[in-house]
Amino acid sequence: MKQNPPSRLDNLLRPDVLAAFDRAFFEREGYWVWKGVLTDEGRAQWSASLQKLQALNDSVVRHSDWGAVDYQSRGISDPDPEKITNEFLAACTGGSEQMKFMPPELREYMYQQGIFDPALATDGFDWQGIFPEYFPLAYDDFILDIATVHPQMMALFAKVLGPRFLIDHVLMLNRTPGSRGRRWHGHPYRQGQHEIEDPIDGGATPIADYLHQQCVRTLCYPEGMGLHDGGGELAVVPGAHLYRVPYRWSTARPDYDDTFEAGWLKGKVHAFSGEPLRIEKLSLPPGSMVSFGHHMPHHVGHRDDTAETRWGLLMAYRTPDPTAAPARWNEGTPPHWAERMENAGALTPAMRRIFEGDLAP
Ligand SMILES: O=C(O)CCC(=O)C(=O)O
Ligand SMILES: [Fe+2]
Repeated sequence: MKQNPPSRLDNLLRPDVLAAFDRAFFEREGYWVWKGVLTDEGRAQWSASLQKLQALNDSVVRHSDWGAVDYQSRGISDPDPEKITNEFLAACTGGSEQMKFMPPELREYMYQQGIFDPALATDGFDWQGIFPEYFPLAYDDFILDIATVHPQMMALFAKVLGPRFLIDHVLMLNRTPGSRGRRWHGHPYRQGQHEIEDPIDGGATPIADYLHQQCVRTLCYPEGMGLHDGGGELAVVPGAHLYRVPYRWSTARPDYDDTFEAGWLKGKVHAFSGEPLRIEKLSLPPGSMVSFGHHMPHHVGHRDDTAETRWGLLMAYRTPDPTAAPARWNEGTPPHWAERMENAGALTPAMRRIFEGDLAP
């Protein structure tokens, strides 16, 4: 019999919580809460992995000589010298979306090419050319397993996406004390090439037939998440996904609740119940996850200055696009990493299915 990978935690999710998924609710309301879905062991391992990955990320940020990286030959602009002082770099650690020292092109370069430079502090671990925050699977066998092959996780993703799905992005969203979260927004499928409505003003008419070409985000909060738990709480609008609007996906996102309610939300009703759409602020106990489709508007509140870090992993997967150009790897996969994995014989066929192109070349 084939052995499971050594990093596999078989008893990861509570089967009763997995089985309670209600497809009709998910389609009608646009989201689903997997309340307390992690087992105790799953929760402990998930937290430990996120903490380890954050420490790894912090150490590269703090100890690299960012002034000495060869940006020019890579077509990246030099960082602002004021942003690569010890003091500034120290403030770029501890959680996600903190790395304000980065030149604007660096993230995409890490993704596409990978940055391998002697100025980076990568002693003692296998640097993969991209920050752990942006591609945590590459640095942690547990996260790699849950994001690509773990049977319970694959069953969870199949419930929200159907049997065939590709990785869109998996990244850490660890919210530090004082984090300002994210204002109201939605997301497109792929790069938005199939969107039919204006991202800000559109969506006058709800559409119930939307299930092909879906990207579904699943957020896992091993230590929980909520308004009364330090803030950084996620809010959604049940039924708003039926308006098929990737609200403010590519523009500035200034809307707090009041502006959103007085603006885009005003006058809109739930296509199934006819009731006015309303904001639902989620509050989830430790070990919970939440899944929602890409058109669902969502908001992340401020995190209290005195709160602890809110640990989170975002796992976004999508259905394949039958109109995509044939490609070896899909656009959610850093190609340099996939090639190294492939060449090392480390990509199993099951893993490859998550990373390969929408259509085989
Ligand atoms: O939970 C968060 O910090 C961000 C959630 C979000 O905006 C997303 O997952 O797209
Ligand atoms: Fe988002």
